[in-house]
This record gives sequence, structure tokens and C-alpha cells, in this order.
Amino acid sequence: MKPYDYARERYAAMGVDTEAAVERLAGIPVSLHCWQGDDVRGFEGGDELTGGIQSTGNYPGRAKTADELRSNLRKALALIPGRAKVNLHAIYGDVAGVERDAIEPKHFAAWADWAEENGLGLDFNPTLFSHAKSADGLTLTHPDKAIREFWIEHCKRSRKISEYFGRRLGQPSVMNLWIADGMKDIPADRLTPRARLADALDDIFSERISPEFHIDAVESKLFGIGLESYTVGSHEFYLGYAVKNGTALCLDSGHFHPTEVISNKISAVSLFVNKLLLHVSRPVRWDSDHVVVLDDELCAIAQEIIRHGLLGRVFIGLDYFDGSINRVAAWAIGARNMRKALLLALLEPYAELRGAESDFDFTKRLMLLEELKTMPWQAVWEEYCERNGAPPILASDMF
Ligand code: RNT
Ligand code: ZN
Repeated sequence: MKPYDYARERYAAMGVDTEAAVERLAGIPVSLHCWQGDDVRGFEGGDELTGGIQSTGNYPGRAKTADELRSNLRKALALIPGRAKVNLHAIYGDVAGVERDAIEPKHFAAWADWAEENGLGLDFNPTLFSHAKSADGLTLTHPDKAIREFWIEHCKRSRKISEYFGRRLGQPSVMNLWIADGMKDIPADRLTPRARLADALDDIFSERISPEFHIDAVESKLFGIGLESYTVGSHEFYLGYAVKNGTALCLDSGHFHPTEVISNKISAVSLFVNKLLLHVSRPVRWDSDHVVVLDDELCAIAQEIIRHGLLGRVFIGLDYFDGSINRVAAWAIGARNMRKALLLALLEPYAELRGAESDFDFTKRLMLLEELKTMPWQAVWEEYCERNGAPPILASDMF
């Protein structure tokens, strides 16, 4: 008997349809962040990464051109079974010598062509770091109006590029807005920068763009390196902003206190915010953006999406940057883990679990959850990989 046939029977006995799980999994888009491929450097010509984020490691092979990055992305995507999007930052266009307040869709046409040829969706991000005008640690919240306006213009133009991607590819591009703005030491005035941020966002989002093509998301953070005492765009700030203004909210798994998990926030936020973007990452002691591994939190994130039927409202993106290992492998390992976690969630007998819970049969709930851990899901994963043209098991010579 084929391992998959055995697994299918075992799961069927539990009331789980592996065929349905495999089919659903293939259709769930996971957005691959381009910036893992070059340690968040981009193609403007500069080489500095600022904004309180850091990629460490000197593994050879950091992409230096857009063509190189695309070809490495293709290598990684060939190892990741299922529907994919690629997530770009504004610094990744054909933008050498182009100021950020002058970017246009034409600077990103090569990416749109490439995505179209490869059947991929695209997502987008304005880049408000690694720039002379972000050197004070403040961008949209800078006291100098001219600097605020420069960044507002950059974000408005970024929305146009995102919309262009959506139109070209026939699916919405999610544009995530993250700024590092904050202070190293104890601020005197925590309110004014936040008020400025709210005003700047209102201005940026003032032009309505159809959600068929473009979706705005905002991302909070606890702190960045060198900005430890105060972050303007805190969780409360953006949660409030998203609820009030109907934008999507981005939850990054590395952006909360070490004992907080985003898996426990998804259900709560889903009651008040229509759309969520996830930046799935792996914090190690701080927001260190390690490659996503198949740990309890990753499984819990996938469970929350699948159990509550949130697939249409939660966009899944990855966000980490490790320069110490093969970068193609970093993409493939992390993205495959995301999909493995989704598969595990799709293979749960959720109605039964919920039934046990509402009957106060906590013995059964615990028993089922523990038995699920050693079910033969790996055989289902291999079958899924084979059907979707990816290797069931990675090997070093694939990178
Ligand atoms: C930084 C945020 C942000 C970036 C990317 C490059 O802490 O997580 O999402 O990682 O935009
Ligand atoms: Zn993030």
C-alpha cells in the first residue's frame, strides 16, 4: 500500500478528507517576500539598511540585480508547491537614480511582466527606510513638513504601483505600510508624532482605489534597533486606525512582546477588522526575523485561519531575512513550513474538536489534539508536493 493511501484511510477513520485538504491547500496563496534574496538592500544603488532592522550573515549569493533576484525567486518557487505571490518593496524596481517621490508603474513593469509569465500575484510596500530623508528616525511623523510631504508622496505613488499590479495580474495587490519612526530615548511628547501619523495616513489613503486591485494594510511594531524607547506606530495606534478607517491590519509575528503571540490576536481582530495581513516571521529574543520553522506558533496561526474560515480575509505573507544561510533555501524552507502548517490545520477534524469542547468533554479534546500530532500527515504532504510539481523532500543540491 502506498503511504498516501494508508494516510488517507487513517484520516478518513477520523472523519478527515485528505483529498479535500490537498486540493484546498494548493489554492491558498502565500506571498514570498523578495527581500530575503538580497538582505533588504534593493536596487537604488545604496547599500545601507537602516530603520532599526538588520540582516546579519555573509553567505555568498546575495542578489545584486533584479534579474538575478527574479531568477533566484524562480528557483525557490519551484520548490514551494501551491499558489504564490511575490512581495516587493519600492526599492526593488528599476529605480537606480529615481527618487522615491518619483516612482511610477513603469519602473515596475518588468516585475509585472515576469509575474504574469509565471502565473504569480504581486504585493507591494512603500520603502520608508534606508534613505537620507529617514536618517532622523522619523518619516511620516517628522516635525519638518517638507520631509513628511516627501514620504506622503512616496506612499501615494506606491499605491498607484500596487493598483497597477492588481490590474495587470487580475488579483488585488496588498500594500503594506510600515514605518520605523520612533526614538532611542524617552520622548517628551508621545502624542504629536502619533497625531501627525494619523494625518499623514488620512492623506495617503484619501484617494479611493478599488479593492479589486489594491488593499491598504498598516503594520505596527514594538521597537526597532536604536529606537527602543518609543515607536510611533504601535499596535494600539494601528488597530485603532484600521478599525476606524477600514484598512487591513498587518500582524507581524516578530513585533510583539516576547510572551505575546499573533495566533491569539487573529480571532479577536477578525471581529472588528475586515482584512488582515500576516507577516509570518520567527522572533528569536527580539524582532530578529529568523527563517520560519514548523513550531507550535506557526501551527496555531494556520489553525486560526482554517478553523474560523478566514482564508478570504487573511492574507499570508512571509517576512524574515537571514543572510547567514543559502537565501534560496531560506525562502523554500520557510514557505514550505507555512504550507505544512496550513496542511496540518486542514487535516484537523475541527467539527469534532469543537463538539467535544461544547460538550465540556475536555478529555476528548486533549486526546484528539495529541493523537493528531502523530497522524501520518507527512505522507499527505509528499502526495501534495508531487501533485503540485515540487520535490517532496528538499536536498542540498536543489539550491
Ligand atoms: C520591519 C517590518 C517590515 C519589514 C519589511 C522589509 O520590522 O517587519 O515589514 O520587515 O517591510
Ligand atoms: Zn513585517
